[in-house]
Amino acid sequence: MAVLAKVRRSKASAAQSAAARRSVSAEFPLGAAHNADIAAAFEEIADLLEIENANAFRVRAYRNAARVVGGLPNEAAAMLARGEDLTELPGIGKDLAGKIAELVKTGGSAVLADLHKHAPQGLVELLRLPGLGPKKVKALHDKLQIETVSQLHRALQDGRVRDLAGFGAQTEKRLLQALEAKSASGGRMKLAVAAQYAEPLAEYLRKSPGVGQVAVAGSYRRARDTVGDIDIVATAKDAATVMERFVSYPETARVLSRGPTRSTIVLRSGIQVDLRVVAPESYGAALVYFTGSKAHNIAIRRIAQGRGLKINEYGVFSGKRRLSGETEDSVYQSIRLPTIPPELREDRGEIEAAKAKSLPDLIELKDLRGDLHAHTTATDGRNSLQEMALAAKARGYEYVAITEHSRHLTIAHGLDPARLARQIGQIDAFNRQKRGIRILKGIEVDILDDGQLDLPDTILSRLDLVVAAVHSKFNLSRAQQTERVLRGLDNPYVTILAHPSGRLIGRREPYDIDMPRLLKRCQERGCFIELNAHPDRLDLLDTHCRMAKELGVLVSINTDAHSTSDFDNMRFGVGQARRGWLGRDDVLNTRPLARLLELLARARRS
Ligand code: DGT
Ligand code: CA
Ligand code: CA
Repeated sequence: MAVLAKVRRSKASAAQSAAARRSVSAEFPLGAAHNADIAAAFEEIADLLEIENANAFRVRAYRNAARVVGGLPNEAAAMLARGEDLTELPGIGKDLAGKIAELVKTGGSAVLADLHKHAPQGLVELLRLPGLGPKKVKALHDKLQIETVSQLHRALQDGRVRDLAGFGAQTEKRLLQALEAKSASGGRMKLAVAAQYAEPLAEYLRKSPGVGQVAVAGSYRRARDTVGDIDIVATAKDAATVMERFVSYPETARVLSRGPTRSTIVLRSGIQVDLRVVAPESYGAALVYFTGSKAHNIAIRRIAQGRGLKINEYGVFSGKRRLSGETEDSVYQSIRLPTIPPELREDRGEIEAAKAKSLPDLIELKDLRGDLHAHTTATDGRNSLQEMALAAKARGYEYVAITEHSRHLTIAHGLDPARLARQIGQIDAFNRQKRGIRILKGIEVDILDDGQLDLPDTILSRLDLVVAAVHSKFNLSRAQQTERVLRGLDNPYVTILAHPSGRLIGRREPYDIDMPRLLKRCQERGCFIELNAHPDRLDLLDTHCRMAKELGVLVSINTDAHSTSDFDNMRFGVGQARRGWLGRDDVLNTRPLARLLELLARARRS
């Protein structure tokens, strides 16, 4: 199986082959290649031949053979065992029939092994990326001399790929995401990356015949900023049908385990997914159990035990009698608690709050009335002022603040006073048109190394809000970094402190800073703190959100949008805010425009 193990689209992990074998007719010779394995081998041969500029007829012959074998009603191996002549199959001549026999007998193919020897190994890896077929891999190789995944990554980041014929910005984005998921596969992936994989898979499972509910549980449902693996809970009368559909998800690379009610697969991106199928009467109990967290589960189990009850993924039981399990509400009710929102289930005080009937009423996406941090093409954004404003309006917002970078950030083409003054004029002109959305005039001004702001008060005083941010010197000592930002906050025009820890998930640790002290100063100063909703940032951390709430410092959940589609990231910010116990009133940009303007003005004055 040495060669087959490497084959693209091969679903031939040992575990799966073993599982599949059990379900195939007894005449299928043990250890032989399945039709899917043979088809995958032929596809890869065709891909590699195409990259090598081989004869197009030969390439087509392999592709055709892949399709024919992949679509056979019987296993080719079984046909051979019965002595049937495979050359009777459409498009299968003597040569291809021999290759099928070779794959069946040895599990490998000399032609493929030979191609692997010649083609750079990196190309084979590139072919396995979703969205990259032989034509694209060949273009990358011929035009940009790309032979490895890391070379591709660099070219994507430099923007060299999108200009190739047949690629474009969409492909660039998709590939970057795939590479991110791939590099995350060793550790944890960002919440937004998990969303990209979990949601289509859940949608796919919802189409299973006989399936009832399908929900993504685990840390994903708790909206953790990073997710280890994806957990899905489903109900069905007949679990086998759903399981079958799950393991044959087209994105599956390997099946790690397969059982009647529980299976684990690895997607081509390297992401692991667990599926648990339960009976409808256990749905709520299973959802509670697999949403976790483990610490929360342990805490509620202890409560159940205290009441002489047993709680597990099937229900809440008194002896053998099931008290509940069909819904999450019923499960919590059985242990005399109100239902605790998933984002709070970390055993960080939510059990006590639930007992005391003082759970917070958490903010929801629909509570937001605007976004207070966005960029346009004037600096490093990708959409115009008008496009950004209308996109915000389309999301139901009353207002959106345009907050470009300031001049110190030269790579982002930051604004100097003259350019900012010009933008102020443009915004005033837009607002005079009464287009049903108000653009607020702002800036994302750099807090310089010494704590000074990057622009003079004369221009800052003309704005509705000033978002202050650190974009340099991340390595100062804790004392120096804290002092620097505190000095920045001393400027009377600063209204919001942006992405306060500076972290980039998976890439840059938070800088060393005394966050409680910053929050305290925001409180004294009457200014606000940002929860940056960008999936790479999710900064303010959830624990600091809670601290802000305790201090009465309003949090502004902002997407930091650099394009119209970035406004969609708001939901990740809301997830994190909920993890930080924030309700609607704890968030600045839930206020109606008139109230917001008052609050912004007051923050500046004080
Ligand atoms: P992750 O995947 O590392 O981001 O975090 P989770 O929370 O999704 O953890 P995971 O996937 O290992 O398990 C999903 C849920 O299943 C977990 O949140 C709680 C439940 N669970 C897993 N193992 C245990 C356990 O040993 N005891 C209890 N009570 N619950 C468990
Ligand atoms: Ca998980
Ligand atoms: Ca799991």
